[in-house]
Amino acid sequence: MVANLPPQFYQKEAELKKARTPQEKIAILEEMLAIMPKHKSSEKLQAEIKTKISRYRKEMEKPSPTARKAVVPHVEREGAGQLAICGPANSGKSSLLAALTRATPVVADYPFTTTLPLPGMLPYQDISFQLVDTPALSRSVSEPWLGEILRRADAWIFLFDLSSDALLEELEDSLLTLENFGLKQPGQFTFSRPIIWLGNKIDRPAAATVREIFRELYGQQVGSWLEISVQERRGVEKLPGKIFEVLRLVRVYTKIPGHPPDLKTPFTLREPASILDLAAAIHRQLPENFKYARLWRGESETPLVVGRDFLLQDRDIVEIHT
Ligand SMILES: Nc1nc2c(ncn2[C@@H]2O[C@H](COP(=O)(O)OP(=O)(O)OP(=O)(O)O)[C@@H](O)[C@H]2O)c(=O)[nH]1
Ligand SMILES: [Mg+2]
Repeated sequence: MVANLPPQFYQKEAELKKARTPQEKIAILEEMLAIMPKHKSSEKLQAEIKTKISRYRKEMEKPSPTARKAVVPHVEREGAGQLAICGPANSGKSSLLAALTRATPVVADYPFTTTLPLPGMLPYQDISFQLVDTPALSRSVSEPWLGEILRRADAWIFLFDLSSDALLEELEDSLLTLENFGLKQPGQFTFSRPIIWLGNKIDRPAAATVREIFRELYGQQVGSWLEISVQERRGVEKLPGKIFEVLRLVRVYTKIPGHPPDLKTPFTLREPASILDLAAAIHRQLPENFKYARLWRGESETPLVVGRDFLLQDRDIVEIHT
């Protein structure tokens, strides 16, 4: 028992028992240390308090076991192009993914349902696109990795709710988030990826008036947009063709001399694509050994003999000679 401890000391001791966080405990222990008399008989107590302080300091440095690990999600690319479905909360992004692919995202009528990206494959003729559902684009919730997901995508499907009475605020919030990510030029309608604009929920009566407001305020800048209802599957059928157009894809079928062409699995390249780009896509060493190519285009049965810089068109059939 240490002599001459002031009554406040005992008061602090009682407070210490109630304190819950290490920060609170450290603060109280430091006060106790300050108010206690410093003489020989209190040395042991002083040391004990100092040990406790350093123990709580260590505890504060340790990450708490319940703290969420920082997740930086990444989506492995697949197919002929990667498209991120982005836009304001609750606009129907996950519903769109569910409608067009076999993915099974959570869909709910409250905002910010989606917290992680989720991919799904959308078939189109003999190729397929990868759609990636993403969490809502909003300054208050969007994490930096969402910017990275968008940056890695080839194009964006920007989905907004044409029946929402808060559409203008929602659009502004999403567009400013893109600016913050460095994916939109500040104050301009210029983005770092091509965008397919989709106005959803046109099945709802409110869409009639919201559409006019959107047209007036954004029509010119956006240029063209598709109006859809994911719920009623209206307008969504136009999306795959639109994606193909926006990605400026060229499908090329290859042929081995003396064999029929492989018309099942085309190589997909982005315009402008040359014979050399195709050779590189087939095999890393092929461009080095390339001599000439024979190319069939359209209905013609007579092949053209072409060199490395010849530009390819969709559905060309090519036979490379080394
Ligand atoms: N009326 C109508 N409702 C729709 C349509 N598409 C989606 N919804 C509804 O809108 C709500 C939100 O849909 P989600 O697909 O979860 O929207 P989200 O954009 O993924 O939402 P967050 O992940 O929260 O950003 C759900 O209740 C859907 O059923 C549509 O075309 N018409
Ligand atoms: Mg969602």
